[in-house]
Amino acid sequence: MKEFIRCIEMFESAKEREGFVEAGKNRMKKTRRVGRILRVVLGFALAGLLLSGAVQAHDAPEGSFGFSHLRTTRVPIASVEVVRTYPHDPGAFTQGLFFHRGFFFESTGLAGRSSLTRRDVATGKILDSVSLAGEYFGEGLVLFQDRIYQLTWQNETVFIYDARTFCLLRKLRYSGEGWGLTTDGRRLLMSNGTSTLTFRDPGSFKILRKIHAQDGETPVDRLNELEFVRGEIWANVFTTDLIVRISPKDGRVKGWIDLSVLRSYLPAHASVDVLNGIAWDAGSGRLFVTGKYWPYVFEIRLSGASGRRP
Ligand SMILES: [Ca+2]
Repeated sequence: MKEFIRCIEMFESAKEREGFVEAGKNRMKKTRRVGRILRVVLGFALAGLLLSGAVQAHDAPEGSFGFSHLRTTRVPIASVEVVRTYPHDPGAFTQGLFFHRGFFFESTGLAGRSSLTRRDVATGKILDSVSLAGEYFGEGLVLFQDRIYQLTWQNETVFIYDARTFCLLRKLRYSGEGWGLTTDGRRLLMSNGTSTLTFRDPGSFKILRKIHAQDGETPVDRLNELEFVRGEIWANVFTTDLIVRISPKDGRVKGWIDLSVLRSYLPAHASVDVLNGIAWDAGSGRLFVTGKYWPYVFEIRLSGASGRRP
């Protein structure tokens, strides 16, 4: 489904480009007919159009890929600064990340390549790992009371491991897709690619309640990897360089974080994929982010959060 969504976006983007080219051709024909005076008029009009576009491009953060929420939101939009970079496996199709006692725990996806790993923060070296059976596509993960829960995308199965030994303890079933997973300390919180987040019982994985992420009157869908940070649910918004901050009480959006500046740290080649991985070190207040095939985990801090509006 994720690849399908991406294909739709690429198709729509191509259509927009075609439309622009077609409009350009029509303008040329018209210009020849009406002569030099009209060309001057059209020139002014085009300049105005380009200027308008430039202003919009400046207002809408890079990497938002046409994501319209930032143009209408009334909640703060933070930028980020890089504190430090750490190595990250550029072959890791990252689907979930958390920090615990000096280590990164990471879930990777893709059928036949999915894994759970414990990694050294400074070197990125794998210290423990479990490979999922070939039919499973790994997704979000979370630590809850010395157990690691790892979602699968469309296998409707959550794996539960002993966090110390990585031994598989249980498998539980759920209905629908699994994307991101975190915890508020009492319940597990899960995303499924829509605007809906489910609170689940850690023992049975049954749904206890649901909330729907909403910025003003607008639902915020494509919620992906999750992290619980200072009483808020933070979620990567799939295919964007944005994290949305959500109230666990009612799903209300409390703020946005624009991480597009991180792209300037990343290699330009096409294999670097989407932002997807948030880890919070509550003990020292450190925030880490990474992405699929990203060569770095970034330790970041928020900046410019005081009331900036689009
Ligand atoms: Ca996380």
